[in-house]
Amino acid sequence: SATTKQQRKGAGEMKSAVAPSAQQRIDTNPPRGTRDFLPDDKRLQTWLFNEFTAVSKSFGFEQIDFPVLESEELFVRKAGEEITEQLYNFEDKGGRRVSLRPELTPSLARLALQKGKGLALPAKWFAIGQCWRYERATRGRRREHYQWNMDIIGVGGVEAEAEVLAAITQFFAGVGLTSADVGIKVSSRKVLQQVLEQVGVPEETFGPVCIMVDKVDKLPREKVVEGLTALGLSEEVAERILSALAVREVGELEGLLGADNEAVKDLKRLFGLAEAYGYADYLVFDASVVRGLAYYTGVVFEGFDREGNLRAICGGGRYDKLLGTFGGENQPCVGFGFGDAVIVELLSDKGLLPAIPHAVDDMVVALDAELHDVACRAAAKLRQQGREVDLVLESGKKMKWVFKQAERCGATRVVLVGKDEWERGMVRVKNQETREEQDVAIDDL
Ligand code: 4JM
Repeated sequence: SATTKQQRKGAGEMKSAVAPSAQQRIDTNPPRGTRDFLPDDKRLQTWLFNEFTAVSKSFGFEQIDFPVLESEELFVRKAGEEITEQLYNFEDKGGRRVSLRPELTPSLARLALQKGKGLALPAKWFAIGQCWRYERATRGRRREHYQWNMDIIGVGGVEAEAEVLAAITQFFAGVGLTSADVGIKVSSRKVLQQVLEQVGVPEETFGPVCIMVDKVDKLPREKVVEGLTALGLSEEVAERILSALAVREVGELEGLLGADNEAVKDLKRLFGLAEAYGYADYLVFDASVVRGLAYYTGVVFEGFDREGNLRAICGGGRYDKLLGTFGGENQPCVGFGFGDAVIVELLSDKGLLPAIPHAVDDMVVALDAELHDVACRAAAKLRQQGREVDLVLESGKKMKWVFKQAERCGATRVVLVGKDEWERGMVRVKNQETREEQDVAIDDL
């Protein structure tokens, strides 16, 4: 990139010096599957990230960050997940296997493991970061997105799930999405686990079974049964699993598994807590939710739009065994990932995207070139007071241009530095809202 910039600069300089060589214009598109954020887009992204941050802080979570590039081993799992099949991985110049992260959770777990006994539990952490995927067959699909994660490390009870679900629903409400617009489907992988345990399926098959079951909405039912039998399950067990996933009432689940079942107890308690928080309207029990990540061990959930037009808005759950897979001591963990794309689509569809114009407090302009020093002094004084100031850097502009420019930068006030006023140590301040003008001594700005 540095070379490219130099080349471009070099080409420009040559115009006035030597005969211009016919330099091919570079491709100004961002790399395939990636996005640029010009000011209008970046303001929207900043607004969204500020909403994520405000909610996280409102729940007392601390922000963490870690590199977008990680050792590949952090993401290698053998359960047939889409996320690990689409790793943006490569060998670096030192021969190390590395990968751009496809998700934030493994890095977060790495940090928890790194702190070890020095980590005060429970830890409540949030992060916002870019995640990457690489598909061999790319049909114009995006390769990067940003994700917001909130995680609680060290709480084994569903009080943790209830708290992160409270954060998601507070976010929804904050951006104007009611429980009539969106919901969160909730289930527990312990439902599946119980069925598998009863028929003697080994523990290590649990993850791969969940990944296969997650495809039930995307693949024909026979294909899923086929996939399950390939994992060593009988066709009868496969069918039993799939019928258990059709359950839509916790009461019905209770009838099926008994009131003493862990999943039933967890879900009843969780729905009770949701009532206490006041967000129960957003929740729906749906046994078909298992999520496509291998590491979930208990409650799982996913946000969805009630019109059913879009992919999942967010997803998460309990992952109590992830730290152990990295060779550490297990810790009970709960968290979610919330992408930047589906939510913006939904807000746009619902007319809920905020209009965020570019705006400054003041625009300062010298009406004569000799007065630019004074304009600098005025701008510096206003900036010291914490005001956002656009200082016009070119001189000799006509008044028509000046007021056009004031509109472009969204200035609330325009500070005009003109000869007549400056002779008296004054500048003219125009209020763009009321159109009122007032001469003010520069020291009184
Ligand atoms: C994208 C990046 C990473 C994952 C999924 C999608 N895991 S870009 C839309």
